Amino acid sequence: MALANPIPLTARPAWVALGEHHAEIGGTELRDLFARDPGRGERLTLEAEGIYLDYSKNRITDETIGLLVQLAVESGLRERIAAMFAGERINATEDRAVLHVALRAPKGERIAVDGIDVVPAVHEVLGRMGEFADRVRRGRWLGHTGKAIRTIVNVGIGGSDLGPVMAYEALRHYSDRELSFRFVSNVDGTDFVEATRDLDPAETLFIISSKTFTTLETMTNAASARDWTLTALGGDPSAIAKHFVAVSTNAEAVEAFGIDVMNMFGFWDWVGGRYSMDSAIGLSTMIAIGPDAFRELLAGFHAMDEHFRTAPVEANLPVLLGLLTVWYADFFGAQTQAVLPYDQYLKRFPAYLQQLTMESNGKHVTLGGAAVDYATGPVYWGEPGTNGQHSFYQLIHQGTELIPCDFIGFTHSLNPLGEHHDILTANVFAQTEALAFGKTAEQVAAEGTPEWLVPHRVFEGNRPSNTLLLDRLTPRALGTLVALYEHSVFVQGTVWDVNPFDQWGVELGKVLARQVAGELSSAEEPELAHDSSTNALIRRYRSRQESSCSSE
Ligand code: G6Q
Repeated sequence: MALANPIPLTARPAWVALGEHHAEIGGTELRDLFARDPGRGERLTLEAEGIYLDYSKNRITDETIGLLVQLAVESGLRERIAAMFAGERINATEDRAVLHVALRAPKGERIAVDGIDVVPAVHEVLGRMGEFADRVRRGRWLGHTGKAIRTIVNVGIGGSDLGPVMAYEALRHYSDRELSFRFVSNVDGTDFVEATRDLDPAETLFIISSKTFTTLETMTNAASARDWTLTALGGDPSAIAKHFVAVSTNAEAVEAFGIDVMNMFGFWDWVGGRYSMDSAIGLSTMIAIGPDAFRELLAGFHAMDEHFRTAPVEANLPVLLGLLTVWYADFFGAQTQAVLPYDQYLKRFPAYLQQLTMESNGKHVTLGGAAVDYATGPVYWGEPGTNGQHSFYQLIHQGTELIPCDFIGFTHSLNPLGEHHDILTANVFAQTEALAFGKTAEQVAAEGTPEWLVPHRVFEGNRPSNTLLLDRLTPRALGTLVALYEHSVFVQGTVWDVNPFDQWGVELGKVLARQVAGELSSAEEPELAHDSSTNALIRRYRSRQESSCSSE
């Protein structure tokens, strides 16, 4: 495998050195690191493209950073970054280029796949999306009965859902409040029914978002949406052209579904689902915030791309963030990573990041096909602050797991209201301080706490966190933030020598589900050849369905 690293990770000199280094400093207290170096909180910071990262509250020294940077170099990070931006087929297991960076390349920049510059095609689609979004926003896209569209329903799942939902929620402040937006993803009929129950079909537009246009969940929801529309609008199939558009790479399937390809917005096989929110998959986002704001979002992505591509490894935000994740996952055994945005608009950001990180780096073999003998992608999770503080932070502060945290805050609120923002931000700073420095038994006892209660009230501290501070949550800021994590995932994948761009792990369940679906619904009793547990569950489902049918 041409792109696999010839030296296994655990044999790279920097890896070996990091192991020895961890044995030396792994137990060092953040209290001591700060006491020894009063300038640490200002020194271990990095600012780029409007994101200020304070990484001083990590269990690291300057030597740690030096060794992690050396590890990145020995892992061929520079070459891998260059290969991605050059359109090489770095997604080797699917034989594809990986060019989400081309989605936000400005006009005139050249990024070629197999010798063909893809940037003009990107801008052609953006232009068509812009015209369409404007027509909907100005009330000039009329439904079958002549009424203007008031609700947009995005139907998609995974990468064709999580990005659009997250971006809509994150940028709601900038959205056209005359329009409403819904998102249907789950094949559970409840999702579709609840999303549409109060809608007027004459004023509803469905965006069927599916790269492949074959995904069972999306096709099932799309068929229900078509029935719902046609039933309400008198059954005239020509209504579909007014109420359905598609975002896909599969024109044939879009046409077969009944959507005019004139109403299809394309993208390309070099855009992975979880890296597609800034492609035509972002059509709902563009309708919500308008084409100009969408371009600002793209500009934010591009600014972070350029920083990632050009900044020196040691002063590179995504590199640093990615390497810190490797440090905790592999040398401290941290199995999870919390992401805690202190902005209500970012409430779906952790869910979005879960797919981005876990589908990308949840891998157990290297690019060369060898089983790894080290931990790869940790579990990402989180909730917006301050809500999490009143639920799971207890375990982060006093539990037995080490959970590195990313706190994300803003110096300005989009909804200034009395003292809310100062209180919100005070909590960001207070949490990171409490996690890092805790409260010793002596301090607790000095407060007059009875001796028996002291151990319960001790905060060990020494719990690491990053603080990411931005000015305000603008479209541009969101672009920089998402690109920061996209590239951090790339850095991790490069060190671990896995392919962050395939997702074979989701295939087996999909294949089995198709088979089981047939067995659940067949008129004849099926011959079951699963394990005894699965067979018994299928039989029970069928017999309960039959008994409820016969009693109806
Ligand atoms: C993302 C994955 C996956 C994908 C969905 C939807 O990286 O590939 O989450 O986005 O399975 O696929 P379609 O867009 O093809 O319906």
